Amino acid sequence: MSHAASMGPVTLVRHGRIGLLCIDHPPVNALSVATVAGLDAKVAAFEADPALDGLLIWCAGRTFVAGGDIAQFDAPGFDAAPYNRILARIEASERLVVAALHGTALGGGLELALACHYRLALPGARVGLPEIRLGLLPGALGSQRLPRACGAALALDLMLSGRMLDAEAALRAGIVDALATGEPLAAGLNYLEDLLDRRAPPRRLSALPASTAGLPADFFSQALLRARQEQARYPAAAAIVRAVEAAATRPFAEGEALEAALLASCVVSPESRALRHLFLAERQAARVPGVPAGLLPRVLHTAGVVGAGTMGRRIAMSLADAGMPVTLVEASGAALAKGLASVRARYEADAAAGRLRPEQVARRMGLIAGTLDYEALAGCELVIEAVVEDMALKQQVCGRLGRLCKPGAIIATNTSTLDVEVLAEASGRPADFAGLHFRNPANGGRLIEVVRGSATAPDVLVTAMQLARRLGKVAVVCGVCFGFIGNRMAEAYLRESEFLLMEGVSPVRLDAVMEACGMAMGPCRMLDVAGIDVSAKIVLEYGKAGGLPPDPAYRAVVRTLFRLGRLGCKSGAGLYRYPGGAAVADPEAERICRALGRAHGIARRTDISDAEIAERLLYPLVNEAAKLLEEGVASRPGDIDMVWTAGYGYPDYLGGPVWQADSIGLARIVAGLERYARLRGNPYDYWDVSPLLATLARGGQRLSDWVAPRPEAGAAPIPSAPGSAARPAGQGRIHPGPKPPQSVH
Ligand code: 3H9
Repeated sequence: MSHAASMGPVTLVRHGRIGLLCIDHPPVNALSVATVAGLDAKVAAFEADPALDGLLIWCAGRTFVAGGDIAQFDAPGFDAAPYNRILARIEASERLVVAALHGTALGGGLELALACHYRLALPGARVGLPEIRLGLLPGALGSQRLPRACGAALALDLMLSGRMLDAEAALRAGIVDALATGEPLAAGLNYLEDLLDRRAPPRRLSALPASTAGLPADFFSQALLRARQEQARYPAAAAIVRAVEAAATRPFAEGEALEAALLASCVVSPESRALRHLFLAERQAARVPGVPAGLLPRVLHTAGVVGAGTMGRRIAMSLADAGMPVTLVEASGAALAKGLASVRARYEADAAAGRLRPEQVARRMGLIAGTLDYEALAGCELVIEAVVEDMALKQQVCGRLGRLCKPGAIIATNTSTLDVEVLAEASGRPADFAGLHFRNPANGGRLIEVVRGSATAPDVLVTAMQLARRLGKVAVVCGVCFGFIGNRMAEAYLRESEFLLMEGVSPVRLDAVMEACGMAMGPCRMLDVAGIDVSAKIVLEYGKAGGLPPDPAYRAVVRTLFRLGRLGCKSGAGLYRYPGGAAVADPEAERICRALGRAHGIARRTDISDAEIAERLLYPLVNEAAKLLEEGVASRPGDIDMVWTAGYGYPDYLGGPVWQADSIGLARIVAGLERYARLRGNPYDYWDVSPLLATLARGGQRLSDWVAPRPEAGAAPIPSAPGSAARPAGQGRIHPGPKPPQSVH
């Protein structure tokens, strides 16, 4: 190699007759302003060097360019045009330009490769245009060049789904031209030398037609209709269809102009802003405050699960799905047999639906070893208890695990609401202890709340985060309080849902309003699906721990339905009836709710608007989120949005409850909370406004921008999460303390 043209994220060196342009911008070579400027300068240097016969574009590190820099789409006046002009110069070059792809060539990265004359892919390379996941369409001519490489139908499918193709599939599709083994630099160099020797001509995608062979005449109009109906909340979908149609039916320059116009509107759309926020929040959640970067996780090869009930067996499946051997312990042979049979039935159903191959079913079943012998857990590096939500039983199980597990093993509880500090104490090994709250269904859901006790060791947290990644889930670390982030907020949401039911709103209407707000499932269906008994037991258990408000009407609906044996879907009736499995309105459930309202002196109202329903459910959610931040249970506003979008069906295009609160305006939310306190009375402090929320609202600030105060100098490097012992009175409780009685309801 000879001279390096200059240092920076992009370098150009001459290697004989070939220019080697390298992008080196860790972690994923995203197209920052500096990278684009570097690319511009180095392409110009290549253009100005007559001694070079060809240019190889390759990347250092783990991947080819993974796309535009997501943080920079928010910069005022963001414009893809300068980048596109560079790509046009690359494509127009009379001398060959080749891209060597490894890792993930995504978005603006694949668009760079598509501007080159030929593309080589290395083993493991994957390509895609995932912009739709950020509410965008490809903005560097991907919508125009990809259909010309692989045909309009596949290009449209890739852009609408955001899915990636592996190197072999990309070769078959015509997106890459060759495969090779080895390192990108050496393999790319060989490939380009070979092309030069063979005098291969520059191949410019913009000059080729986009194949529509075999597509019906109304292909694009139908696709547009579907995008507008099925992906109505994602405007980028319709934009993608229009751009690909232009690629297939109009000259390149016209498609280029259309893509630019569509990108400009998508970039500023609220949906794209929300989705970009979530992308960054998800990565941010992986950084645990107070845990030093680079801290190594504990070794984790084998896991144990105690309890083969709904949660336990699904956690075992989730671990086995990721290839981890699991020991599943039950107390009785019958319960174990039932649990294992259910696991097998689920895997076989997946196989019947074509989601698993028979050998995968066999392998996963082979990884789950059921036993009645607790001693079998002694060799596991992680044991998760998933017995029923009963504090006394869980304390007993955690104590037993503490005595039995090998030194250094992590002991975890899957409790959804109980005090993790108490269970950590019961284990006798609080440093090895954490909560791992898998959101139901544990094997399908995306969320794990990692609950950090006051003594949880930092490497336990790192191991839990790494495990979540291995299981393909999003982990959010939170402190200890009733219900952690998700269920604590859900409690406020369900409390108001039940009051509305008792005031005469039907379950069908309540759900319809919340589903129109974008929730994947309304609160009544959610209760029925999760099991009325599950919710009722949580309330009863929390009552035993003294955490409930002294309000006899509090969650009276689930407590009563539970008593009546109306357990939701599982028993055929809850807030709905389920003849043949599908939910239908149930006049009996409405009658029960109305009777409860009368019994508790709650006035029946006929003037409740849809807006009131939405506000009474969503504003307390935001208020609770602010309290979680104040108390330090949640470290960042984005963590709360991740919990609710990944685990509670909150629509991602709204960015999560905190992000949406800022769109609504905090002052409006505070005024709403105060209004409902007057309307409903506030004897149990349900409507007390979080001081943080009130302060930010007064100052016209955003809750999403709130940053926790740094620990004071000299404080322990790993700040303790607020534990029950150290928690000031009222914090982390549904009810902060008794208040003199006032007019109720
Ligand atoms: C686009 O390209 C528009 C164009 O059409 C027009 C352009 C002009 N930007 O996920 P990971 C960071 S839109 C900035 O944990 P993995 C990420 O934040 C873009 N940063 O790793 C994290 O940082 P940190 C189209 C990015 O191995 C680190 O890289 N492209 C970007 O599990 C590691 O990320 C996409 O949508 C980015 N584009 O997965 C691809 N990408 O360590 C989005 C990553 O500080 N990215 N980072 O927390 C991905 O899908 C995954 O990150 C990837 C790696 C598969 C690349």
